[in-house]
Amino acid sequence: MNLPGLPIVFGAEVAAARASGRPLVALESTIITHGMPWPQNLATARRVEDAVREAGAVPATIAVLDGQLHAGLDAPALEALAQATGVAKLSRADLAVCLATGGTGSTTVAATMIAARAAGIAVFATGGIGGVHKGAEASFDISADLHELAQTPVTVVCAGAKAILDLPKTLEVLETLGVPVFAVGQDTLPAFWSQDSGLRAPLRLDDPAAIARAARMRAALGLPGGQLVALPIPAEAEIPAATLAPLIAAAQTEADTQGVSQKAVTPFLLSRIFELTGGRSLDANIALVLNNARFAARIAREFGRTGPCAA
Ligand code: PSU
Ligand code: MN
Repeated sequence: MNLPGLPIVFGAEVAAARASGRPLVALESTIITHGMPWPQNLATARRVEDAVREAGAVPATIAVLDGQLHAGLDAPALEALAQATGVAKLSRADLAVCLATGGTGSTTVAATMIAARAAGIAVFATGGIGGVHKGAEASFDISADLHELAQTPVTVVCAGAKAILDLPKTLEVLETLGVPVFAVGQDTLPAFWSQDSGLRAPLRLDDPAAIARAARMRAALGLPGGQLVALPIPAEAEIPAATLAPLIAAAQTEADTQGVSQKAVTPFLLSRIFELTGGRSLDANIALVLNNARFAARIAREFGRTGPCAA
């Protein structure tokens, strides 16, 4: 994909990988600015990049800095972003505006998919995608991540949708939008901090090569959109769903009482659950994102073997 008029600033490592055809994995930055507290956010971002490298691919962390779209951040830029406060959380609606006005922002799953596609990167690793919030029948809060998966050809590796969400409704919307959802290594959908949501996954594919082939077949059929790959959190790091359920309910009640809305909902819930679990949710989040990064690198290597996916 080559978008005229869209300059992308490639980090040195990413530029070298592009020149030599090495596999790339895109990484998002909202998890850094809005998903985890300082300083664990920076340490995790670095570890996730290293996990991609150790698995034989090159990480491309995506962000908008002073109006420029970056793919691959150098060490000072990553640290500055991790420490910054008041950074915009960019999704499909505001990515172009931030670029046009010289702003700085982190990219959500939706915005990172858009940037990955523009940079010719077929695979992207995150923690958990956004989805349909509990109470969405009243609030209408449904993440733009779901619609992005329906229209942008990037394979997204996650640990399921975040368990703060209404997971059955999230699956229903993904089905309506025609997004293939694969569980890896089990038949049920993972639930972010917990291995098992109790919901049957629509599809199961354990083999990174098959996941890459499925993306290529989608493109060959002329179907727009990506794929969602859901890996269970490693067993030793999981928090049982029964432990989390009352804490999630309490955090949701607080959000409703305080009138938290729009982009603030997910960061609010994540930080309250961090507090309510005494920090345990963060440890789990770190473990799952590392696991996802390693698997995304394996998929990227499969794409690399047979050429990039038509995007
Ligand atoms: N994964 C995590 N932590 C996060 C996110 C993903 O482990 O904070 C971010 C992603 O950027 C995702 C966003 O797109 O949360 C969802 O926000 P919303 O529900 O407002 O669409
Ligand atoms: Mn939302």
